[in-house]
Amino acid sequence: MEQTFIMIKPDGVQRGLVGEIIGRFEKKGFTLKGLKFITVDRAFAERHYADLSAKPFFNGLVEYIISGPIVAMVWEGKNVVTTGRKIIGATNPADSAPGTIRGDYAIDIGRNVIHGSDAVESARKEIALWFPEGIAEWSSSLNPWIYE
Ligand code: 3AN
Repeated sequence: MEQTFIMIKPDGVQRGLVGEIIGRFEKKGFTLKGLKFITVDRAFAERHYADLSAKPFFNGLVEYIISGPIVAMVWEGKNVVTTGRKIIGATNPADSAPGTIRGDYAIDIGRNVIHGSDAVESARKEIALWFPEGIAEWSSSLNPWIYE
């Protein structure tokens, strides 16, 4: 079953949006497979955002991510990478539809509350980076009221 990496960024934590965000993924029907509440250091944040290292906003992005604790999660389910991105909304909250997390709770692109993997391959890499110890093995038997 497909998995994705979801991170509630420091602004989402400070603003008390953790329960709201987890609730949206749970109520959709996705399964929580990993969760930790941690603060990461600069070197780790730079690894996570390595693909963006040439961008002018890179340093500010790294400062923001290391500025406080974040919630790192693995969610599982059919098409969870693509659907997770839809639940999150467009990168720039100015373009995120109402009803999405960023559309409902964010204004600035540099404080957009949440991260979600953009492809199955990047999800695999991000889960390996953030959960090198592995994630809890628990079989959530497929709920027949969610999956046909
Ligand atoms: P997404 O998080 O939607 O996958 P990316 O990977 O393009 O978007 O960008 C990663 C993060 O970098 C965004 N979540 C946002 O916090 C930050 N970011 C992207 N573009 C900008 C920008 N123009 N100015 C400031 N921060 C940005």
